[in-house]
Amino acid sequence: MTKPTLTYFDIPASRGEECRLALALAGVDFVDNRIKGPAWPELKPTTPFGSLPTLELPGKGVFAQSNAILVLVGRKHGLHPTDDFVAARHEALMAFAEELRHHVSPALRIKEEPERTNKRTELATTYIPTWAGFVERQLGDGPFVAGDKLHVVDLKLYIVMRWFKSGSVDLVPTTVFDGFPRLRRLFDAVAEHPGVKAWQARQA
Ligand SMILES: N[C@@H](CCC(=O)N[C@@H](CS)C(=O)NCC(=O)O)C(=O)O
Repeated sequence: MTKPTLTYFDIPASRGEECRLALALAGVDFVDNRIKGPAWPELKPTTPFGSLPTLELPGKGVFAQSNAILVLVGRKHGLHPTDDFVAARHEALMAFAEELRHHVSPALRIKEEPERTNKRTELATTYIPTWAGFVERQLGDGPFVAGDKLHVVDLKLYIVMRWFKSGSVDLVPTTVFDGFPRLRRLFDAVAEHPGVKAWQARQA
């Protein structure tokens, strides 16, 4: 193996997509290993934590956890702060994005009514706006977390927001972040970043 291999499901979203984006923006020539559903049960017990994404580095082996992958890629390629304290602030925001996913994903598996509608309504009106408010208060003049330079934290926040802004979560309106101008500005700036646009054009 001569290239890094990023393994994730064959979807352009969530934890795997933010890692693909980071590698692409870093200019890393990587193997984009996309797992189709039926192959997963066999692969799962062979991964470090029974989940994807994983990143395999030539001569180093396989490791997992999206934030660890993002931080490593960011550190090696100038997409994560070199100052320890600033880096920790970025990592805290990345951990908070994971908290949102860990809260929302199980809620979206609820099938019974009225629990399904009630839970999604609570996410849309309370949980997600509260989450967004905490992040908004930590953003400065932007457009990115660290000002005018994009880092892996911005990719993470962008992909998490896109989950809802794309309209893919029934009963959570695409406008759920509209009351948060700094988050909106960050989202738009990442979407307009030439590296992000180039990656998305390659996927189309
Ligand atoms: N904290 C982990 C969570 C990983 C995770 O839950 N990945 C999901 C996909 S986004 C997964 O592998 N689901 C399949 C399964 O758990 O069997 C990370 O950030 O990488």
